[in-house]
Amino acid sequence: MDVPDSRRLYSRALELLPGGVNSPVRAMRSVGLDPIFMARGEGSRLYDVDGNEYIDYVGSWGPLILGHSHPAVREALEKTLKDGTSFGAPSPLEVELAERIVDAFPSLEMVRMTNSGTEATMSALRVARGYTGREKIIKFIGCYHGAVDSLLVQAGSGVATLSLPDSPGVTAGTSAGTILADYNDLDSVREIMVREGEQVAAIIVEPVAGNMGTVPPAEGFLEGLRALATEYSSVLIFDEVMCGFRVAFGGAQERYGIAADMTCLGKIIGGGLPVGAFGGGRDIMKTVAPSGDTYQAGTLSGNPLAMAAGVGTLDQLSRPGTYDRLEEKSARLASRMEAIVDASGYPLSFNRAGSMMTLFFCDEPVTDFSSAKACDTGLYADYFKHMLDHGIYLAPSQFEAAFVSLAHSDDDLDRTAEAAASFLLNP
Ligand code: KE4
Repeated sequence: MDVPDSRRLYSRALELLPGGVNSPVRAMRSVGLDPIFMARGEGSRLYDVDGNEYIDYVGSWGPLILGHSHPAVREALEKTLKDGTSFGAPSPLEVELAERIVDAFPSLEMVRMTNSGTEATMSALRVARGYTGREKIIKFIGCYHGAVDSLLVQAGSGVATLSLPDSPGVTAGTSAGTILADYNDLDSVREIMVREGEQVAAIIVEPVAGNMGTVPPAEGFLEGLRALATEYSSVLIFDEVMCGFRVAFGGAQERYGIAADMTCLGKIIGGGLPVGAFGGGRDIMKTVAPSGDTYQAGTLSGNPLAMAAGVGTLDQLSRPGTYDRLEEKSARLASRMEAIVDASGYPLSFNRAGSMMTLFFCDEPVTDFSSAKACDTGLYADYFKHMLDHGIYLAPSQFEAAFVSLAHSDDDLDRTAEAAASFLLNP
């Protein structure tokens, strides 16, 4: 029998790339499979190198809210590509994308483009430390802010998926300044702030957590963080790399009505190309080089192609009724999933924030990382394989979100619920 191309590619990749991948969570290790190599995407569909078709809920881990290869994004790229790929000099599209981002987030007066979410959060922390003259930061157990040394401390996403306690190579000195709190537990933050708030440069949080699975903020949690950061003059950083332009056009800040001091963005603002950004008020952002002394740089930051894909994406998202349509699609799937959870013999709970959602294999509500960790990841792996066999491509980890896009049809969503029911209602 022919060896599938995906298998052949994987064996070559294993010789060249650590774990055969360029990002750990794609390796599918926690669900006991070899990674699947994809050939193309179109709308809600992914097609692997062996011609298998999937309804895709990974969406490149969040960026593809319009679906794969959206005509408006393709057109923007084709038009820009004609004039070149990179100039190493300012170009008009950087201003275009910055304007759209600042218009969408009232708390932002200025932004700096980066090439990834990791760069955005890493830089935002440096700016917050430089601005306050303080060194300590508070992060939440289970939140993931990219592969940033000082934030790879009890992080979510791939770190949790591979159940790495923390990462080797992160020095004690680096992580010493990182204080851990529990997500949705304001008391755990208040205790820290009462004790050492005067030394806390920043509180960084996923305002809607997506990296322990989807965990929305509890009532009053974000308001409480806002009040504590103000009281101690610490910088409140919302890491909206995943939830920005996802849970609302203005992200979690619009959805929950809380203004952060700094915001990190990524994923959707690049429309599938490498883009991150961090921003805040003028008072903070004018400290960033070259207007200020806090250094931050990137050869390809603001790259015309990436900017074009971002502008093309945000222009589609800004059209009236877009988020109503996305909510209708998300609610269609979620209501079916919630009914299945109620009827299933499996230990299940289900969380959703707009078009990001997660089915947890545990019967307690998941409100933080300790409750997420109680999930049966073996059962999740069985469910993942069942869904894959039915042509549904979910995140290969219990500690990730599933994303509904504007390209998912009612038939896609109904087929997904039917496939889920055929596993969850037949224990
Ligand atoms: P990147 O450096 O991967 O572009 O962004 C890091 C990041 C920062 N903040 C949040 C809230 C994030 O979710 C991420 C990245 N998300 C993961 C998925 N959970 C990326 C997938 C991967 O690591 O391959």
